[in-house]
This record gives sequence, C-alpha cells and structure tokens, in this order.
Amino acid sequence: MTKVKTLVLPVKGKPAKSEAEETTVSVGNGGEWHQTATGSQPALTTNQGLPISDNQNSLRANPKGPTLLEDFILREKITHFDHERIPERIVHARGTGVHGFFELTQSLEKYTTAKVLTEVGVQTPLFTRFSTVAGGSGSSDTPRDVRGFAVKFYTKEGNWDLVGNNIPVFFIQDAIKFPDLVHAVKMEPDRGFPQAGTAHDTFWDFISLTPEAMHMVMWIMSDRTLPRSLRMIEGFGVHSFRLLNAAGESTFVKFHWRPKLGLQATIWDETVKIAGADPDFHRRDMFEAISAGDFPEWEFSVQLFTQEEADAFPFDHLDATKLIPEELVPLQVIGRMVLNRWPNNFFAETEQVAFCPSHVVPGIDFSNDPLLQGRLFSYLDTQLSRLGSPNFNQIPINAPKCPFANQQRDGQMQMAQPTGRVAYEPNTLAADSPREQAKTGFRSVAIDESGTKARIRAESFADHYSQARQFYISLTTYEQAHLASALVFELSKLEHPHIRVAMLGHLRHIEESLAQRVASGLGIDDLPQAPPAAVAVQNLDPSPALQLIGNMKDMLEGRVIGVLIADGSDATSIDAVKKAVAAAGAKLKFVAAKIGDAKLTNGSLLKVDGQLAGTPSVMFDAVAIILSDETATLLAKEATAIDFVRDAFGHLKAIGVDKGGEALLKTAGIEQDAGVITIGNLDSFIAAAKTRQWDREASVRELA
Ligand code: HDE
Repeated sequence: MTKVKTLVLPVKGKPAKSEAEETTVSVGNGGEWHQTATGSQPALTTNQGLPISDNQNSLRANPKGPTLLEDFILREKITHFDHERIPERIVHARGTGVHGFFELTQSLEKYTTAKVLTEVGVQTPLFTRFSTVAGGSGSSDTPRDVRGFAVKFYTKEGNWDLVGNNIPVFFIQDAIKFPDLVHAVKMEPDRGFPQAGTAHDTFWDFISLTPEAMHMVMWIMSDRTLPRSLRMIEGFGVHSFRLLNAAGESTFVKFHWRPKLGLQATIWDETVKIAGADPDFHRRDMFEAISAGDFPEWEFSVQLFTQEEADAFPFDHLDATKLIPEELVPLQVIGRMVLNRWPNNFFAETEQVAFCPSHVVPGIDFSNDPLLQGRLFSYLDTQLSRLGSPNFNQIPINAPKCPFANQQRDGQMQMAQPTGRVAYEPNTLAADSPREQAKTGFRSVAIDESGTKARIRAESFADHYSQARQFYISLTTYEQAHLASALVFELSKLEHPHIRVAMLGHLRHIEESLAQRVASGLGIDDLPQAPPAAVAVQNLDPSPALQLIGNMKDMLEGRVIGVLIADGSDATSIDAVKKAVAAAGAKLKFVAAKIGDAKLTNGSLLKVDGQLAGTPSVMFDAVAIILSDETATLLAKEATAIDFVRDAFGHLKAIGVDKGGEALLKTAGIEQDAGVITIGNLDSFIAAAKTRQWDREASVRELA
C-alpha cells in the first residue's frame, strides 16, 4: 500500500481548510483511494456507532473470492439503501417546500378566537409546499397542471394546515368521485403513460361525463396552469370554512394568497421547451431566489360572509366548483407570508411533511362542503400509508411547535417516552397528566342538522355552466385565445372522436363562440347538440379579478434577463444594461457559445453564466443580443443562436439589440416590431421587458 499526501476536501458546515492542512490518503492494492480521518472529522460509523475502517471493500473470502454473508457492515448499508424510498403521494407527488413565517396585520377578533388570526404583529412559523398534481415525484415542473399550495402554520394552539391550490375551484362536488378523477388523469393503467398530463383519452372521457367539472376545465385550460414561477402564483383555500368567535357566533370564510410579484405565466410553446431545458425550472427558481435573499411574499386575504348573505348568492358556496366573485364579497388583506429558508434536507422536510385539512385550531371550523368533508378523512389516512405509522406527527417537520400531550401511546416508530403508570383519561392517579380544556379547547360550531338521510346532491349544486361562462368572458382576448388553443391541443390528442364531440357539447353551454373556435381548430364543421343542462345558464357579469393578464405587475423584480454575448461584444452597452437591470431589480445572466470569459471591446473579461446550447432563451423573461458584426456572422450558422432569438420573439419577449443583434434577428427571419428595441434606448427596453408583447402574438402563431 502506498501512502500519498493530498488536500482535505471541504466538509459541510466547515470552511475549506487552508492549503497547508493535509490529510493522509492511502492507495489500496486495487488502486482505489481511501481517506483516513485525521481527528478533525467525525468518524464514519455503522448505525450502531461502530467506527468503520474501510468503506470501499466488502469482506471477501480472499482477494478474488466471494463476498461473505458475515459482512454485517455491507448488509446494514445495502439494507438501509434498499429501503430509502417511501410511497410517493398519490397526487401532488412532485413538490417544492420552503420555510417561512406568517405575520398578521389585521385582527379578526370579531370573528374568531384563533390566536394566529387575532394577534397582530406576531410571526407564526410555517412550512409551505408547492406541487404539481398529476405527475410522479420525478416528473418535470412545468406540465399544464394545477399547482398545490399547502401551508402548515405552527401556531401557539397547534398546527393549522391550509391545504389549497392555485385555482379557486375544483373538478368535482363530492369526495366520492375523487378516486375516479385521479385514476382518469394519472397515466393510463395498461400502458403507464402519459406522465403528468391531461391530454389523453381517460381524462377527457371522465371530464366529458362530469358537467360539474366545466368551471375547473376553464381554469386548467387557461394560462393559470403555466406559471412562470411558484413565486408568481395565487393560492386559494377553495372551500368555505367557518370562523368561530368568543360569543359562539360563526362566520363563513374563504382564504386567499396573493403574490407580491403579481401573476406571471409562460406561453404554451415556451412551457414545453422549458420542460426539456430545465425539468426543475420551478424548484431551481425558488431555490435560487431563497439563496439570493429574494424572499417571496404573499398577501393573505379573507372573504367573510354570513349565512344570510350566502343564502342570497346566485350559487351555493358549499359547492367547491363555485367561487365567490370579489365583486360580490371583497377581499380583506389581513396578513402576509414570507418564505425565507430552504429546508436542510429534502426528504426529511419536503417529502415527509404531512398536510391534513383536518388540522385546524380553536376558532376555525369546517363547512358542510361535501368535498371538504371527504378530505377530512382522506389526508390522515394517506399519511398512514405514506409515512408508515400513526406517529408521523413526531417527525420534526410535522410536530407542533407548541406543547402537545395526550394518552395516545405506542405504535410503530414511537419516539417519545411517556413516563408514569397512567395512559388514560380521566384519572385520579396522575395529577399532572393532560386534561380537557373546556374554555380554550377546540369546539365545533353548533348547528342544527335535520332532514332525510340519502345519497343525494343538493339542487343548489345543479348549475354547472354559469361560472364557467363567467370565467371565460372575464378573460382578455389574448387569454381567451390561449384557452381555446389549449382545448384544441388537448382534444386533438384523443384517439376517441366521440369524447371530442361530447366536450364541444359542453362548450356550447359555456360560450357558443368558444365551441366554434375549438371545433374549427379540431377540423369539425358541425357543432353537436349541447347536452341537457339541469338549470338555465345564468349570464353573470364578467369579473376582471379572474384575469391573469389583469393581475400581472409591470415590474422586473423576481425576473431574469438573458444577454447573448461573445468575444468582441460592446463593453459600454453591456455596462449600461447591467446598471439598468440591477436598478429595475431583475437578475442578469450572460449567455455565450462558450462558457468561461468573453473578452469585451475594452479588453475586459466578462464571466459567462450559461453556454448557449444549455441556456436557451426560454429561461429568461426578456433578452438582449449584444454582438460584434463578426460574431453575429459566426452565430448566424449556429442553430441554438437562431433558436435563442426566434423563441424569444415567438414567446413574446422584449428583445434589446445592437447592430450585431439586429443582424442575427435578420438571419433568423424576424421582422422587428415594437418589442424589439435598440439597446441604446435602454429605458424603452426595460419598460418593454416588464411585460410580454401580447400584440405580437397574432404575427407568430395562429391561435384557435
Ligand atoms: Fe387533495 N389530496 N384531495 N386536494 N391535496 C392529497 O394527501 C384529496 C383537493 C391538495 O403538499 C393527498 O398527503 C381528496 C382539493 C394539496 O403534501 C390525498 C380530495 C384541494 C395536496 C388527497 C382532494 C387539494 C393534496 C395525496 C377530494 C385544494 C398536496 C397526498 C375530496 C383545496 C399536499 C397527501 C402536500 C394531497 C386527497 C381534493 C389540495 C390523497 C380525497 C379540493 C395541495 O390525501
């Protein structure tokens, strides 16, 4: 065995050692490397604490002989590895979690006793997990899908889980339909595909037979399901909940999260390309924002209303396929959420976090929404199978941060060691054992229930099309075109034409012109009969609050601008862009055909952040092309450079150009429009970069 000297590798949590500090590395007979502890690092041990002398070789009968069963170190290591995975979530398997806090700015004392909603200024720690719904845990971040928005508040009175989505309504009205919905959307059971997508027969077959889903269908076919960033989505508790005050009076409430950065969506073609360019696009975006100290923030709002007000709504608020338009019940901002700490360990926290809508605190209660009622059962049940034990509440990410105590005992993976002989209540033997809290404990709202037991749906749930129509007519014309095209895309993928026809029938109830657009996009000349509607479709007023474009903010904070450069790019222009982009609060990344440094006109070296082939323009919100005439000619022969500008143009992004940039655009066959701006005109470029060039769209693609 030869002894050689080498530098110590940096150990997590410790700074890299100075060059002078060395450790001994041995080269074994087979030529492999061993790193020997010097005393400053912790010893590598088995799970029983036994120090391990050799982590590279298993125990063999002889150097070329069989491995011995006796090797308990090998067996322990491999066995643990074999059991590393737990079942992924049935839905919402792919998620990104972040720690943060909630701060109340306006007390709801009049309505609730919940401390988290009454103690102004108090910061309540929380953990938020964003997710896609249909895809597996290893699927890409950007399919067309609903985003889960689940928040666990660690309040002084126990954990409160607000397990919502980025869409305020849901597909179905009754929990009993959920397994069918999920089976229909997930990959088809005989073939194991498609992964993470709705554009397949089983999904649309089920939907076409489920008129109550039509409102949600409008939302999922809109650009809401193509978020630019998880920092730029809204969150909704969806169901009506109840608040309960000290006098025992109850008020209905809906919860809303609104991102400070406004809403942003990507263009469908861009979304598809992002999935290839960076399947972790959203997770990475969140990770980078948190690492850079750009902590995303949301306003927390409530819609409050009484039973009497609810009775006057033109829909039933207990029906999760309906929303309460803001014009009817305005939003009141009562607090904010800031996400500011990435988890230490993905599995321990993001994977093991267990949300349950049944986790509420005193002063918050449930409504009779039948979907919510079913959820109250499902989540606890699924955690038992996913985390393997009723003691999942002891996993640090799930444990309340306030004291908790009861007489539940034992079970697999019990970590606590309750003492004493008393494990029941009431008792006289342990004066200090936990007792009921008659005054401050959780109480259900006292409601009179009467009627006939039956499997039945309330008549007030029968209107399936009015709010779907309201959503569609509230959108801007650009969004309507995207929605129609999304329907054409999805329905065009079906093998069974009768499902397409059935969907067109539903669309006729929503808006005749939408049905016609989609039919024409699908090459269908004659519209089918609309199916019978249980009740007449109401012509509800448009609600601008439902728009996505209307909720975008013309700002650059939180966004990224990509600049295509090369050796010989103009130093003065680049310097000016750097300053202007920094002043606007955006990030700037330089892309070039070669990674390393680019030598600018003044001889200075500029670090390149991304190589062209791996950093397409879909990664950016706006781009600039700053090239010398010579490099513009060279890049004209580079397909990735042409794609860079063509995609930026096609995805309606502002493009800043110098003369070289203009030349590249010309080679790419792009006719300049108002969104292509001379880089010397920096203010105009920055202004244009804050939004998409919606008017350009008609010139780059035919939308349904
Ligand atoms: Fe879920 N849902 N869901 N869901 N849901 C789950 O729980 C379920 C529904 C939502 O980041 C599961 O722990 C039923 C509506 C989010 O860990 C499961 C019904 C809304 C998450 C489950 C619904 C949601 C889940 C799968 C109809 C928006 C991810 C794994 C009655 C308000 C939470 C798990 C996380 C996860 C059941 C409908 C949101 C199986 C039965 C409506 C954000 O328990």
